[in-house]
Amino acid sequence: MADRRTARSRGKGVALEHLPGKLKDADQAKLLDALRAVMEEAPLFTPTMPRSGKPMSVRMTNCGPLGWVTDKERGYRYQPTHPVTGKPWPAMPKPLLDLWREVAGYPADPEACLVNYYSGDAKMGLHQDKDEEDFAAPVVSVSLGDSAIFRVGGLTRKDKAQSLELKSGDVVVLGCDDRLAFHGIDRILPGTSALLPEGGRLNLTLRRVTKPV
Ligand code: MD6
Ligand code: FE
Repeated sequence: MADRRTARSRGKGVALEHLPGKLKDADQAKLLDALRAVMEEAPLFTPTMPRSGKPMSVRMTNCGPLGWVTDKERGYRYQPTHPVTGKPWPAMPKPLLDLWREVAGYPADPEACLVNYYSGDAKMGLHQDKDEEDFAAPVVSVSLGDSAIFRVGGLTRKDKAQSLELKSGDVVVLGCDDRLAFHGIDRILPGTSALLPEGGRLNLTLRRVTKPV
């Protein structure tokens, strides 16, 4: 099973699934158009770390009913409005809902799509995604633009990690036993994709935040 998809399993179910080239060039271009509209309505902002107020190197925005934000005063959280404009987040583009329904294996739709933009020198420190109520839902990620070195380890920071190169159009599903695995982006590989004329990388992460009733 080394060709189209690679999965690792540490218990029951597929925990981390990498689907290389899941989105074809035309699908990537369509999705990018929809994201340009999202970023027009909900501009990228610079998030800051809880307590220290240190700026992150990525810029971010969201679409869907909820969005993930962070700042010095109030820390990591989900909220229904953009922290700068105060407006509700734009709707989640249909292709993202369709992708979730196809790959998430979860009976309810995602509520948040976090959009992270990485310029050539941005990175994302090792972290867990754990601000959601329902860890039964996976996090589904989509990469667009320049490739990135994604590192994923275990349930503690010290666990051995593996590195994966994520290319434009790749999808990663982090679920089951790996839902709370530490992961991050070590670096971007500038000039590896022509999708974004400005260069850099967009990463979308689709999340279910609340437990469905
Ligand atoms: C990124 N990804 O690819 C950062 N989180 O830029 C994530 O933080 C991530 O890829 C949860 C699940 C999948 C991911
Ligand atoms: Fe994450």
